[in-house]
Amino acid sequence: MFGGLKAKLQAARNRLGSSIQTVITAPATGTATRGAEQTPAPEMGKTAESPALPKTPAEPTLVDKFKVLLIERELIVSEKDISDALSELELTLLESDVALPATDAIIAHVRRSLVGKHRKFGESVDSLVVGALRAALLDVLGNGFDLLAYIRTHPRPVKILFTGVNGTGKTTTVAKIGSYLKKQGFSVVIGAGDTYRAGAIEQIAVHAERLGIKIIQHPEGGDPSAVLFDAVQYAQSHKIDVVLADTAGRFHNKANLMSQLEKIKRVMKPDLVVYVDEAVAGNDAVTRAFEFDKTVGADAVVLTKADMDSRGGAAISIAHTIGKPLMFIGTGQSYDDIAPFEPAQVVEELLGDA
Ligand SMILES: Nc1nc2c(ncn2[C@@H]2O[C@H](COP(=O)(O)OP(=O)(O)O)[C@@H](O)[C@H]2O)c(=O)[nH]1
Ligand SMILES: [Mg+2]
Repeated sequence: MFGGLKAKLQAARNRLGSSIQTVITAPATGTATRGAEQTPAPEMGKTAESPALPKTPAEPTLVDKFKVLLIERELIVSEKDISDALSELELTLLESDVALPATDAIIAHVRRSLVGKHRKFGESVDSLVVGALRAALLDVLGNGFDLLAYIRTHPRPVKILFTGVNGTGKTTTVAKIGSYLKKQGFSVVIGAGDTYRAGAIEQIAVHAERLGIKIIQHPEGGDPSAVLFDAVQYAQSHKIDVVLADTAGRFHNKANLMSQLEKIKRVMKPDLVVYVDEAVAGNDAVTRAFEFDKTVGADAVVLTKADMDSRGGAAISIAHTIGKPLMFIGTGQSYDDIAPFEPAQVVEELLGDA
């Protein structure tokens, strides 16, 4: 899913690398910005003006050169040295739909990591840059959410309520997570809480039947709180591990539907409220998640349709922007097309050479 962003990050990484290489290969003039050991490091943002340095360094700057060019003396990178490259990185992230707060956080982190003295002699410039990008990305991606560990450590049944707008993949996600949990050895019951949309009960009932998962359903038009209450009762009396509660799609600004969700919460007392949206919606998904969290709360997020999203911005920024972890990524229409969100793996995918 990160194909587009990966290519762009590669370009930004090369750009940052060659900016730093310029510092290394420039003649030591004794100014604060050139790696002279005896000069003090410049204060952040207050770089002494360098005398007119040639725009292009004397040495040829082949793209790969800084990948092997080792830091052989104390290197002092000033804010000014990398400001153009950071602006390009900023633009790259925004173009990839990374939300502004997450973009700001990444840029600030990379700047903090790179500006100042570097004493790691023998390190390549590229690994300095990659290290800065990796730390910045890991910081905004957060820790993810280990649902299996959560279920193992909480009283049964663990009740999970799925919310979000129409057509984003809630029902499919309930089915996928049901299948995932069943494979992990947990017993599951599904509550058909979308009693509103025509065909919704049948849709989830077909999934449940295919997966061999018990479903609790009421006739169309019924009160979703009552169905989900029954699903919880069933789980309690049959010692089922997990209740997965589907709900009708709704927008956060529809007061009557949001108060219905409040009622569902009061009645079924979910342990986790999971907000589902589609990765392809980019910044809209982040904004909606933020609004849902404000109105009914959200403990974690699932982003679906990552297989149709090459920008990756929502996945990068949603956890940081709303302050709630990204739990799963949906990657297709089959039951197995779901994966726990693993920040370290995502960063390797984004910055790896493969
Ligand atoms: N490509 C792709 N399609 C998905 C994914 N998740 C759901 N869908 C499709 O999105 C459409 C709407 O899904 P549905 O679960 O009914 O959405 P709901 O209205 O939020 O319950 C269906 O056609 C699903 O097959 C996914 O991860 N990738
Ligand atoms: Mg649905």
